[in-house]
Amino acid sequence: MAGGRARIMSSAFRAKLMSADDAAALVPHGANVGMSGFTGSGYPKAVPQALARRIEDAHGRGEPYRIGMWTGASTAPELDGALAKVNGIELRLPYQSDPITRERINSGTMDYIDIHLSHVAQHVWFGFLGHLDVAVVEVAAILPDGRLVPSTSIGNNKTWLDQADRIILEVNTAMNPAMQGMHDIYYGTRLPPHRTPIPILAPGDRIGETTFRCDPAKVIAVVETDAPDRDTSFAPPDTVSKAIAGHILEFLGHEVKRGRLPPELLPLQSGVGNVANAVMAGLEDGPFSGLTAYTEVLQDGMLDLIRSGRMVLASATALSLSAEAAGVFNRELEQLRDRIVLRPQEISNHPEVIRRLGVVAMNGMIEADIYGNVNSTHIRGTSIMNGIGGSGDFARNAYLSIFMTPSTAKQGSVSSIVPMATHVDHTEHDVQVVVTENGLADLRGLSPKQRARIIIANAAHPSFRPALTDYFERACLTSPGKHTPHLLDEALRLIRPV
Ligand code: 0RQ
Repeated sequence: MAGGRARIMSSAFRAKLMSADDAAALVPHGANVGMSGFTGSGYPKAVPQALARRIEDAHGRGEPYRIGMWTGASTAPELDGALAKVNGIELRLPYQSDPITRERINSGTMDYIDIHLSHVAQHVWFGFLGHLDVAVVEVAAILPDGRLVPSTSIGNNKTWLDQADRIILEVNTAMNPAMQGMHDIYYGTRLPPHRTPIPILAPGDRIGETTFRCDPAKVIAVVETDAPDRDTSFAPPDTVSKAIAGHILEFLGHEVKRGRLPPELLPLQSGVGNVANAVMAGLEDGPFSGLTAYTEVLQDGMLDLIRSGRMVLASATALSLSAEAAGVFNRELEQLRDRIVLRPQEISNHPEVIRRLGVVAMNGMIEADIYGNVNSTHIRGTSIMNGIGGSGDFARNAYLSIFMTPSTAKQGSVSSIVPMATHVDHTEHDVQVVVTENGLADLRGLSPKQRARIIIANAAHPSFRPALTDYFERACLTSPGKHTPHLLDEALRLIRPV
């Protein structure tokens, strides 16, 4: 693999070259391992699979072998999937979206801690999560002086490299070395009581270094790989997601007319999934230009906006592209490099910066209750879907916080608007707009009862409106407290079985 060698420009690091199997042997049972990876990009491709094979063999011999796994966010089948399949993860954090991992968490064979993405790094620095033993980090290259060129996501890598006792690097030749210069790694963060302001005043501000620092003495293995990131494919926008996008665009236009948003809007944050991608596609045909993004994930739709010139700049912590869009990204990297900044996730999701810039946050949800409390994570109160991800970082601190969902799930049998949410990730205080394909409920300046009326009228599916209205009206009559009326005995019965 000559290409790989050329990417390892430091002889000290080249001396640590070994196979993925040999590197995996350096990860012991019980270790806490910080893996790179964020929404299917920049995750290690070979060592986790080799580790999964070792774990499977050990379990076959009746020996215990499980790790604590910390990541940036979701990864891919080669990482989460492979390790979850062999029951190799004792505890995982934070956001995940892997079906096997989800099944393990919900069946009780894997512990999971769902943390705000901006909190993960600082909770490690504070010592809240225990000790980090090993970091396994994918990079695009190792420079002659030992600095590391990041890959397609930054996530928590700076923290893993800094905090771990031992480091395993995967140098992936499939990653475009021309990405060098796109990243902005901020090393200025201090711990309380010595914290200083994060000096980002505009989404494109560069405040750090383009590479990771790495103590060569901690590097125990360097592994060569040549594999692309997960192909995060998106469904073409359907009528439901187009309708949701249409309502949001109309609302943003209305806000511009009322003088509450400038014509180029404020920096956008867009969540994960097809609906979020459809909103970005909608912006392509809308009246806005000079757009910016201060977000965590850059999906296909946002890349299109940058390429067309509608969006002048995007700051994120990771790419999450389909294979086709990744090809475009690589071909056009020279033109794109100055218009995309990839940062550590504690900076891309930093409450201080989000509040200062006045971000317009748009995130998906599982359900909202009639008062505007939002559930982003749990199905029927007890099973996790993915995790809170960055939605709380943005919703809590945004200029405007929008939550969107189709009005029903499971072929129309389940309403996404419910009397009482079975789990609340975002309280009524952090939700200004709820939107479905039926319409948009602008909750600003409304009391709980006023919010209930407008959510039922505008966002609920027509087939569920009568039951929701009946519940609300009876609650208004008989609820002991009339501020947020509820019929506690029957609130949850309106949620249909899945
Ligand atoms: O399950 O595939 O088994 O049918 O939930 O639903 O409609 O595909 O929605 O992909 O847009 O994801 C909230 C999960 C929405 C996502 C969530 C079932 C539905 C389906 C997925 P099936 P869809 P999306 C920044 C922002 C939290 C993190 C976040 C998410 C599955 O947006 O993870 O916002 N958000 N991060 O059938 C029962 C309901 C349901 C339901 C949906 N009401 N009842 N099942 N489903 N609604 C990015 C990061 O943080 C990385």
